[in-house]
Amino acid sequence: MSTSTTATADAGRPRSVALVGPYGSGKSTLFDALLGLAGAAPRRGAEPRGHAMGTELRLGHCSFLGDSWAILDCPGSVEFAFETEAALAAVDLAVVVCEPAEAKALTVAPILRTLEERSIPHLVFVNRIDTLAGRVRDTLGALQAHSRRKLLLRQVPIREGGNVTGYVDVISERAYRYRPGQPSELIQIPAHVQAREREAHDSLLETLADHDDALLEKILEDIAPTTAEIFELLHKDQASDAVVEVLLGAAERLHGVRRLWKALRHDTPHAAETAARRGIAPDGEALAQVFKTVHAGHTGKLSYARVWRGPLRDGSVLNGERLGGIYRMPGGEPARSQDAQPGELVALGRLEAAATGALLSTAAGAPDAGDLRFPAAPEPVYALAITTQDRKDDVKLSGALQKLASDDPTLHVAHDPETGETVLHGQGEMHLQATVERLARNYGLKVTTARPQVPFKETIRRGVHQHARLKRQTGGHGQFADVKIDIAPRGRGEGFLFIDRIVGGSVPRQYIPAVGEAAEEATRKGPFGYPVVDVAVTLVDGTFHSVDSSDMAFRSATRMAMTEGLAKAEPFLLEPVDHVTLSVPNAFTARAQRLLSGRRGQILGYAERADWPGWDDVEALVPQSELHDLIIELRSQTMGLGSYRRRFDHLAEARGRVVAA
Ligand SMILES: Nc1nc2c(ncn2[C@@H]2O[C@H](COP(=O)(O)OP(=O)(O)O)[C@@H](O)[C@H]2O)c(=O)[nH]1
Ligand SMILES: [Mg+2]
Repeated sequence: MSTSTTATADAGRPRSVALVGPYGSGKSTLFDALLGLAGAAPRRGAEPRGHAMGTELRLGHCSFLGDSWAILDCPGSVEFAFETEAALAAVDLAVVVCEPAEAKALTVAPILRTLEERSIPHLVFVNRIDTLAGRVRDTLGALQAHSRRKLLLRQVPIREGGNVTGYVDVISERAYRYRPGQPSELIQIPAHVQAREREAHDSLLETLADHDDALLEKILEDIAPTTAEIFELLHKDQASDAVVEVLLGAAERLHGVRRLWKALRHDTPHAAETAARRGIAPDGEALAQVFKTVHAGHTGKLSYARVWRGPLRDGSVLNGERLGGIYRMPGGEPARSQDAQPGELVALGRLEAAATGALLSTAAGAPDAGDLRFPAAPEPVYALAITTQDRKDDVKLSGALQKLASDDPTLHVAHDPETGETVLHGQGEMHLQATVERLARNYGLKVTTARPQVPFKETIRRGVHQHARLKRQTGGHGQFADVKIDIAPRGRGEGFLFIDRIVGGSVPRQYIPAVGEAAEEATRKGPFGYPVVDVAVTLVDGTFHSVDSSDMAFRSATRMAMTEGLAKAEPFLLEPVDHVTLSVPNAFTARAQRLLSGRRGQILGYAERADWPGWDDVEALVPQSELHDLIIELRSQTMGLGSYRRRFDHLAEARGRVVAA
């Protein structure tokens, strides 16, 4: 089947594209421009808060030259990178938006890596071409260093007086001049770009010939392929993720946007091809996957989903819940529809039980869902303790947090049994701030946030012998117990130990368990108020009274002995130390090491990150109290690229500023 018949058969069928790339490259501007040219400009002021900050995914529907499209504007901020990962699970193609600057190519590397790993067809739109300072081929070269797929330059810029005024299309070999607010105008190829254009044209043909013997033969025989032939080969290679075409433009001025639309129309795989790539059989019960969950005022909960098999009909039962609305977003506003076709991205109403990532089906059991694995959420790197401003809201808070965590897989909620705090774990300050705002907006909950407490511990430096006697006369019979204990330090990590050395019944057998329990209980809060670890308590002697002694009396006496004894045993603080692995592009390795040493880190070494060429892992032991805002400093020093993982390693004596604090 030739490409042109596929295109005809699929004409009008819905396709979807995600705009991805670094923060500030112009994705949102391009989103507006694409929708604008398709006559569906998002209404100004209609956007919920957060878009300006690049923290929210936007979905827009439009139709261009008779085809229907869903476009996703993905957040650029690293804290919301998972929204992009999730969006990529839903679309037919990704447009990587970047800047024409060699120095910024590194910031494009992570997304290229993700796209390659997941075999998602993509093209590159070098935006802000009006700001081009160096040469496009240098930007391309720098990007190529981070792309395993061959990048194919589709346009050569025409520069006049330092400004980019148009481009030559490398396939058709026609030149165009940008015109403000109008389609570009066809012009003669300027003499000064001819050589460069030929070079780009030949290089494009060579790359295509790598995957096509017929083209290779033609080139060897010096026969020029037709433009139609080149387009068809490019479509095939692009749709199978063998090559990545590179287009140029300036979204803000609408330059190159119409050209991009045409490339999308020509080269975006159709829904059936994407379904085949994900191993989804075309026939069967309706199937959709949620890639994003929002709560919007009057529509309530909306689950953004891709329809993989369909049609999906409003009112049908998905995973046991009745679907309460299917919405498209022309101009960014929800418009209700009766059904949705395979390949569509739609918002589904009132599926209260559906979590982000969920597979939704009309099938009774587990649906046949091919290879629709949802990407795994990144590990949390930032945490805040939260408390309700009104204690009465505590129960409501835990319910709300549970829902938020099911909407947002990058958010974790944990109750810390040691500090008693409820702690939000997430991707950064903005992410947790957005969560707190959601608590207020969607659940009417006012909360206060604070830096989480570090779970300090205590232990003792020397052994002591302690004697305590309880003697109380209260009316009838009194209370009497007398214990002599040794409290001794143990090795780090050895925990608590109780030893009974009573001989000759100076403390009767039946009271000894009470002494052991009371001694252990007393370690829950030491002289500094933290749990005491790694001590041995030995009951060496005691006395009792045949009437007045009891479990309770021995407990009290032991508690007294422990309180006095621990205070005399030179107690000191222990702080938790984590094993931290910092991952950075190797240009930042030295900086990462300095960052860790500056936080009392003990560098263990660094090595090339496994399967990440050009990246290093730096390992260190770092006190937990130094980790709270590590991610903030790390990102600010590494163009937002650095990240880290941590796990508890050991407890160490807390010195210096921690003790003083
Ligand atoms: N000079 C120039 N600036 C642009 C262009 N496209 C976007 N911008 C500006 O770049 C900034 C970031 O754009 P935005 O679309 O928010 O980037 P995003 O973070 O990728 O969504 C904004 O100030 C835009 O006005 C362009 O083609 N040329
Ligand atoms: Mg944006």
